[in-house]
Amino acid sequence: MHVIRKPDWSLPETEATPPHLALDRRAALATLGGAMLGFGQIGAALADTNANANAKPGDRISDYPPSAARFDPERSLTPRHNVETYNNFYEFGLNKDIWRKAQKLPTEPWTIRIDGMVEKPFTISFGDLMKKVSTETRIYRHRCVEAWSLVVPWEGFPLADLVKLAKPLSGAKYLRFTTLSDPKVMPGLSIPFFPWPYHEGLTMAEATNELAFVGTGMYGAKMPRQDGAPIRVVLPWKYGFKSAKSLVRIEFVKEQPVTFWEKTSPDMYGFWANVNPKYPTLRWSQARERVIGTGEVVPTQIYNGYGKWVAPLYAGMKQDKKLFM
Ligand SMILES: Nc1nc2c(c(=O)[nH]1)N[C@H]1C(S)=C(S)[C@@H](COP(=O)(O)O)O[C@H]1N2
Ligand SMILES: [Mo]
Repeated sequence: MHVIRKPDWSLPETEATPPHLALDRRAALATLGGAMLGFGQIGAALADTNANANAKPGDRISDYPPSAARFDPERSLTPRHNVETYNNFYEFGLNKDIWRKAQKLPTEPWTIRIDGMVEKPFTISFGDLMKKVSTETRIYRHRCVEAWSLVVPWEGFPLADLVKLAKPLSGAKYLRFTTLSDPKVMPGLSIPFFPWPYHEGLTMAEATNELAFVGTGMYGAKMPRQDGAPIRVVLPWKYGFKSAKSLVRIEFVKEQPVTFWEKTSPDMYGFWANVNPKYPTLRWSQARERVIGTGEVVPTQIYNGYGKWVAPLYAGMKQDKKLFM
């Protein structure tokens, strides 16, 4: 039997985790009409309050070298179990509980295409790329626009190192990221209104900021499929949707790319998507966030607490809502 649960947007805001689609009527109706994915339990981990009770090795900041936390995440790590079972990866469905479905993601062989405005476009295997970079651990907060957050010890390398390998031409002003799109294993690709494949973008200055990171693992292990194996972007000062998973292509372009979410819901999501508690996303507030694992609700900080590193990127820009949506 196919059960459609009560859609999230019928709950009062205080009880709900607003999903990215909650307020896009067109999208919501199309989904309910099609109902092929069902509407799983959006916000399933709402009451996951005891998850810290049995912390395991790798679950504490002290399990990592001090260099891993040099960007000052302040909070405790989210238990690995939560990070691996509470995911957004719309290619596999609209609910949070897609980690099982995502196990079908084929990660070998895996290649990444680097093209657009670069000296010489090339395709590189994930394995060869890993030989050209040195990896490190970074403990970062992750803030989803749905008002929940995680603290994750990522493994990977600076995005600036990848930009250097790509040898962009001087006319290149932006990066455009594309996720794998494989209808054989990704049921979400049949949702008609989404402009697949998932694609995102950054300015060159953002991509070469020292916080911008390429994730290839977490908790000392390789990246789980549901978290964007084998390679994804990690941008801790922006809402989570900017951090595209399972990358197959990075293009260097002259014009600001129009992103997946801008196409889907231009009144809700923009290109910049810098975290700011002051600007709500249509109906719902961004002032606070629910910490996955403890269930605690804490105030959200501008740039997710990383203003010291990234505020200068936006110093010359108008500090209005556009910069934070
Ligand atoms: N390809 C792809 N990348 C994606 C998404 C997605 O649906 N597809 N969701 C984004 C959103 S909304 C968030 S919050 C993070 C979630 O990453 P996590 O599941 O590893 O915590 O991935 C981002 N990257
Ligand atoms: Mo998100």
